[in-house]
Amino acid sequence: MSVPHLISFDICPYVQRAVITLLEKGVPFERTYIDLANKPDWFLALSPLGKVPVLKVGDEVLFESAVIAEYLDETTEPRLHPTDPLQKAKHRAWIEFASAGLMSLWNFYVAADDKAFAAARADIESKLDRLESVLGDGPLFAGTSFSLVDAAFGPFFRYFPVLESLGETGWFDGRPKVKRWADALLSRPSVREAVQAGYADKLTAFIKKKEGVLAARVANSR
Ligand SMILES: N[C@@H](CCC(=O)N[C@@H](CS)C(=O)NCC(=O)O)C(=O)O
Repeated sequence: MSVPHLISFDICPYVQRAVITLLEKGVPFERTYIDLANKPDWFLALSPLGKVPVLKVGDEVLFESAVIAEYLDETTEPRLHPTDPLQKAKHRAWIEFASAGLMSLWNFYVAADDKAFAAARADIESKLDRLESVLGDGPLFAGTSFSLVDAAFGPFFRYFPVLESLGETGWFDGRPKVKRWADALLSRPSVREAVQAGYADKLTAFIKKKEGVLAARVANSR
């Protein structure tokens, strides 16, 4: 049987969730990168929402990162989702929260005026506060065993070193549990290897192209 084939974009955080899950499980896979600014026809024919990730499994096409992660989890070891229905539902809910966090980050780095920029920063900070209030002893979401929630948050935390390099700092001040979780994820091989060398430069270039408040501040400080 052919190996799963992941259709990717180089800085997409949702794609990274699938890659992290595949790497944690040691599942061999093929990866094809596309340019979302210039989507190939074969991709548009394949992807019902025109979004990555898409995972091809034989002739079948899966889309939506949470669905892809659960499919991989149900078909390969080790299991990263809890088996208890309540715990599993809770993990799914926090994966949704990670997606909301990615939206907040997007709103921050594309914000076109100071008001939107400040509101997006406050929104991210309130989400970090919420995380601080639910985390346990760590270092991971559910203690010491890696879960799909960790796979969803690895790409979320990857934004912060880049934002810090652009002068936006202080995200983890007073949030030691979130900091410990972010550090644990960002040093984990599956999370590190989910992007290629040059990721930070590519994200920085993407942010600059958006020409928002953050891009202008970076330009003015140089
Ligand atoms: N809910 C989707 C979100 C995926 C998503 O938004 N992917 C972005 C790239 S990170 C995309 O393909 N956007 C389409 C576009 O930019 O045209 C998932 O979890 O897979």
